Amino acid sequence: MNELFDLTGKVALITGGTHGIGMAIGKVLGKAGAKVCVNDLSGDKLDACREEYKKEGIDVFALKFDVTDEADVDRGISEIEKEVGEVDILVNNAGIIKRIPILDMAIEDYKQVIDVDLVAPLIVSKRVAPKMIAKRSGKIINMCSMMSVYGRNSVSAYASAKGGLKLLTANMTCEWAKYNLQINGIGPGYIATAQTAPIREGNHPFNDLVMMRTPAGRWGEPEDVGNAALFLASKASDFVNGHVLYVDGGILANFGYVKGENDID
Ligand code: NAP
Ligand code: GCO
Repeated sequence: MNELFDLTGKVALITGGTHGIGMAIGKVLGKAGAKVCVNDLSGDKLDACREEYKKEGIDVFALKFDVTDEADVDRGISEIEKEVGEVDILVNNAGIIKRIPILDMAIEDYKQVIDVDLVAPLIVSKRVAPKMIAKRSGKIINMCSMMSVYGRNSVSAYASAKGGLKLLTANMTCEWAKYNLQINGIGPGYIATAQTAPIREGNHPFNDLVMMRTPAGRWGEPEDVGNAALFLASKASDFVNGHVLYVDGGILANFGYVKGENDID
């Protein structure tokens, strides 16, 4: 059974993996034996992230490159190929969100979110897929969202990107599955990270909405998403393709919940 989830000898790149959900994914893939590579944009968390991974016995290869810049992606991936090896598992995790009502949002803001959350997964995948295809083996995991299927007030750019990423995942599958690449998405629900801190911390009213919409009755933890990524990165998912695995505590199954309704003491 362990062999199904054994990633020994595999090189995994998690974009944006220096903290948050990406780091949780990196840690679980590292514990499964993968050689873990992570990047971020600012580069200011690389030393701290190396220390964090080391606590789990993982010698992470951490570098800085901008996933929206084709030349910088090529430089970063070339460095990974030289220092660690060709990428076997790609997790397109890097992402941003801007919470701005449509009428107040500058087009530049919209384009920036689309660039990071939708175009960048294409850029990075185009850089690594040819070698996966040549080897007839590879795993690509695109980080989608509840907003791959729902809209929400003030997140139009993010939802446009994540909705598009769901269908980009499907199209990568149509073109690359025949070469034994498995390309899937993960759709996290509401997860406690820096990205959601503005709508979670300080007794924010958004917590009531998350509790009403999440049957599990809690915010998700980055580790909840990491565990799902292990499945999609391993042999266990070799016939799963073009699928978005929602890690959402039941949000997509639920219209809503009235506090105290049919609760069992
Ligand atoms: P986060 O804490 O904001 O981390 C995002 C990461 O992406 C950071 O490491 C950031 O690097 C990196 N990044 C952003 N732009 C980049 C660029 N141009 N080039 C390289 N790296 C870049 O986010 P998170 O909450 O962990 O979310 C991770 C992913 O899950 C995102 O795609 C997000 O949309 C998705 N997601 C999150 C939730 C949630 O509830 N948290 C739910 C569903 C989906 P810097 O730190 O250097 O900026
Ligand atoms: C928001 C949140 C969400 C989560 C996630 C939900 O403002 O609604 O940030 O977008 O990040 O994407 O799946």
